[in-house]
Amino acid sequence: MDFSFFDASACAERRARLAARLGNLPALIAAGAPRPRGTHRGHYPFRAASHFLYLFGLHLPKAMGLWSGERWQLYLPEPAADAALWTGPVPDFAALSEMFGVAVLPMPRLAETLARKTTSTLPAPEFETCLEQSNLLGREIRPGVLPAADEPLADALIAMRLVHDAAGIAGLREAADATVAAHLAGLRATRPKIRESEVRAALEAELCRRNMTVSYTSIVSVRGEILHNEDHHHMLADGDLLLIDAGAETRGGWAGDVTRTWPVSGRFSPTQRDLYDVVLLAQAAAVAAVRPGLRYLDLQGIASHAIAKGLIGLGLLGGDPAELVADGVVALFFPHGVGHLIGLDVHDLDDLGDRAAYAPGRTRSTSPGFRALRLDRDLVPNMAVTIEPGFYQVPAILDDPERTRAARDRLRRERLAAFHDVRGIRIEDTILVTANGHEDLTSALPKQAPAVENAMRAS
Ligand SMILES: [Mn+2]
Repeated sequence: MDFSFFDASACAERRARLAARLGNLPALIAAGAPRPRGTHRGHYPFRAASHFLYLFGLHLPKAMGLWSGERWQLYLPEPAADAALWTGPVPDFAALSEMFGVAVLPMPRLAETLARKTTSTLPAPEFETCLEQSNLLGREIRPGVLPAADEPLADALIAMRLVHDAAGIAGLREAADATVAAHLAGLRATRPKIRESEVRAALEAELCRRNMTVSYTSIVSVRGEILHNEDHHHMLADGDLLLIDAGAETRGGWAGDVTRTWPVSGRFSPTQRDLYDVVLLAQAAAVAAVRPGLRYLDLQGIASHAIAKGLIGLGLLGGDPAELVADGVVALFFPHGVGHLIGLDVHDLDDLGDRAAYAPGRTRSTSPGFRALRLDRDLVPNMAVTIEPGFYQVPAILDDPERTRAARDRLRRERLAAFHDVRGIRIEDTILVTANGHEDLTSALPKQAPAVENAMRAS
């Protein structure tokens, strides 16, 4: 078993901070269990649930961390008799206890401990499988459901994980560096008449080399207008733009998340370059605005306004930029949120939804340009976010009279037809909020159009 990335002191410090927040409220933190694949005997590679990983640092299948109200304990299944044969030797409980600095106990003992108190918890994949005994908590634990009794635990973890500690920032940097290297490998592999899957292979090979994996399924697509396109079978053609949205996950579970869009031929066409520069200006304007105290929602406005101005400049839209944003006309081309939290999950704390990502009292806007926004908190130092505006020609949107009604004559379709060689463009970086502003953790990856073309020429 690989313990090389285990950071005992960072985990101990986080557990102490969580304990201080919980006081005498008991809490059970589940690692989750491997998910079945194909038959019940096959499993996907195990990755511990992020709250557990945050507090215990290792991918220990079926582990349960318990804050008893007085002390931390770790409950583990007894290793199967032939475990060493199939999966290698595992340290015994005494050795693990030494590593973690907490008592390590066999899972059956958890039942006695839990019987004494009501215990708060949060969902994890295959939660019931971990307990080896059904309904141990006397209630069903389901993803997306947060009973009132579990709210204090959720809120304590949200407060802690929103602001990254030094070990977390180191993890995000490691993920960001690997993500940049992977994108460069993908860029160098790009040429006409190969499949998307070949670029994906080159990109992910760089992560395998570092003993890392992906933090989500890589998007490597000439159909960039399909926002979460997970197909990789298309052939790359000379005039295509290739949209790559891919990120590393470190051994410790920290996520990278970057998007670039580059021309298969190595040269943007004039129309591609025009729209690329519109998205780039919008992204740069939003990144430049990141600093403590800024409301994240305002970045949606900044990016949308820049896109409105850019599209007016190209003759694709007419009218006033602020009205084009407010009326949802910009959202016809930029129909998603400008970014999200990033940490141990690529959409960090997504298991707790808007409770984590929206400040108390804030709810989703109903406005078309803002309702898809995943995050609306005021930024504070050591928060990490992505900034990822885009431009897409989505037939399902642009051909829908209902959705395009608000645009009226401000949408210049005859002019838009000249830009048919652009399906989707997105540009995304991972940004750390600092004491005075921000740091772009993924700035090493070229994004100015000439720099992208130069990098492709050099390969
Ligand atoms: Mn993202």
